[in-house]
Amino acid sequence: MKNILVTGAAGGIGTSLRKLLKGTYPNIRWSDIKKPDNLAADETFVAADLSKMADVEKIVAGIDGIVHLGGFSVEGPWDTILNANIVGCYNIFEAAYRANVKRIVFASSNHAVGFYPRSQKIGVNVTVHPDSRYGISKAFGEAVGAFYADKHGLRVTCLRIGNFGDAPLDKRRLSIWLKPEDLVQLIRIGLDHPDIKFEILYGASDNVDMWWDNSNARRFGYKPIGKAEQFVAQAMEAQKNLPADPVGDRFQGGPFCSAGYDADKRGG
Ligand code: 15L
Repeated sequence: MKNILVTGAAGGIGTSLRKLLKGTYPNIRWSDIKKPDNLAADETFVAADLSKMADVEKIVAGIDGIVHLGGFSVEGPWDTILNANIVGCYNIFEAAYRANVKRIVFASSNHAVGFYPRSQKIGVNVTVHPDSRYGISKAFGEAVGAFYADKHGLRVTCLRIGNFGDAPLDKRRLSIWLKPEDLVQLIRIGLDHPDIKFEILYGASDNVDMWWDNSNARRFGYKPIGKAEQFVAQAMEAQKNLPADPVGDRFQGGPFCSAGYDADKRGG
């Protein structure tokens, strides 16, 4: 892989990756709807609105592999999710196919399967259970990825990212934390591993209380270095400042599940 496109350059993960991916691939083209404030002189940036196919065609031209982080990264109104995450994601895959891009790493999310109970350890072969419109868009992205892999031979890796950051932020995040360096490993598996066709991998570090079986990632050589248990005291301290969330606490997706939840009242 020589020419890489990363969408979502101005977001939280994109900003961190701009440092961590330095020197890994010969040419990295960064993209977002607006230019990141702190763009360095040696970084190549091309703006694009992913809901516009003409913009997407421009950013994928001449690219070998894409890391698709772009879109709306939390729950939002339907119109926002539809344009940024559903139309935008389809455009990326379709434009990539037309431009003969070989590989795509898609930033999916734990919220594609957020309604699994915390008591159940899940692997990658489970039915999706999205917990939000945002989660639906991530399940859609995984389906689009499978389609372009099966029908058109793109090599696609969907990373069901837990919570990316320097440390787990609260009790729930102790189970789903992803250390930035571990995300880099997963991205590099998706871009470089010869055996990737279509894979779903969990974007999580080596956390003791994980709700996910990540043996599929380890099969490709993933050796996470982050261990959430080193941060238990600070995460539990931060947890004290959060409002009680009896519904969210039952499910892996936490507050994404409890927001607007009325299944119990309606007999679900
Ligand atoms: C996500 O998918 C979001 O992008 C991020 O902002 C967090 O909310 C994360 O999930 C999480 O579940 O903690």
